[in-house]
Amino acid sequence: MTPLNIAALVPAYQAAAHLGEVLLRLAALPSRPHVLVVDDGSRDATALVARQFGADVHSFAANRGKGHALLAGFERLRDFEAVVTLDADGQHPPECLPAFVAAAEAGADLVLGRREITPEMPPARRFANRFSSAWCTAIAGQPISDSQCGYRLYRREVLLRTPVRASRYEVETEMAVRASRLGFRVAHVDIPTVYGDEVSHLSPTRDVPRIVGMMLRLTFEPRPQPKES
Ligand SMILES: Nc1nc2c(ncn2[C@@H]2O[C@H](COP(=O)(O)OP(=O)(O)O)[C@@H](O)[C@H]2O)c(=O)[nH]1
Ligand SMILES: [Mg+2]
Repeated sequence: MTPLNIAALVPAYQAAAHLGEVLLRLAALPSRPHVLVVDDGSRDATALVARQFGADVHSFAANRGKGHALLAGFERLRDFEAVVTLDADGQHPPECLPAFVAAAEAGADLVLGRREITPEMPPARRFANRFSSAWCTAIAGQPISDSQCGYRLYRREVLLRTPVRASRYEVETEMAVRASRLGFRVAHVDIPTVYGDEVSHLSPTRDVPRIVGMMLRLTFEPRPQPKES
């Protein structure tokens, strides 16, 4: 079997402090993927660091949100058979990437990172992650064990066939539920939960209502016809 032609996509906003290390660790993998960083209007040195560490860079002039950044990245990476998304802030260990690829090579179309629930995870996050994952599982037709985690592998067909409208952090929820409903095979890879000195850009007043709004929309909208396999 020929290995999958993989690209790594790193959405980055104000990520200069940790991005270099993520890119170094990606470059050290046994089969080094093509790497695209989408710099979403950062005012720090994110784009500079990305270039210094050898990544391809796509920059937005102003901040548009993680959903927009991922869609722009997927469009640029449409010639790859699969795209692995991982965060720029070091919370997604690059060393786990081969496990995502192995799951896809074993037949999965969408591979979701599943963070271990540890005491390190802030209690509000623990609750939000459990609650939203249970909700997504109830409406998606397949288990979705970590609906918010951005460490994922998407096969090209998933990216071509799954409609997405989300612009910010609700993008992960939307893609997991919609792809699952279309009948794409979902698998999970366990990843460690990493909290260090990174600063989350998720705003409880702006982003939590958007995520809940997306789950409500997905709950009440008509179900699509599953794809012919
Ligand atoms: N492109 C883009 N990336 C973003 C934006 N906000 C956050 N990110 C990136 O998305 C990833 C996850 O964001 P983060 O704020 O750490 O979320 P959390 O880990 O869920 O608290 C990181 O790689 C960020 O650099 C944004 O507005 N645009
Ligand atoms: Mg983070």
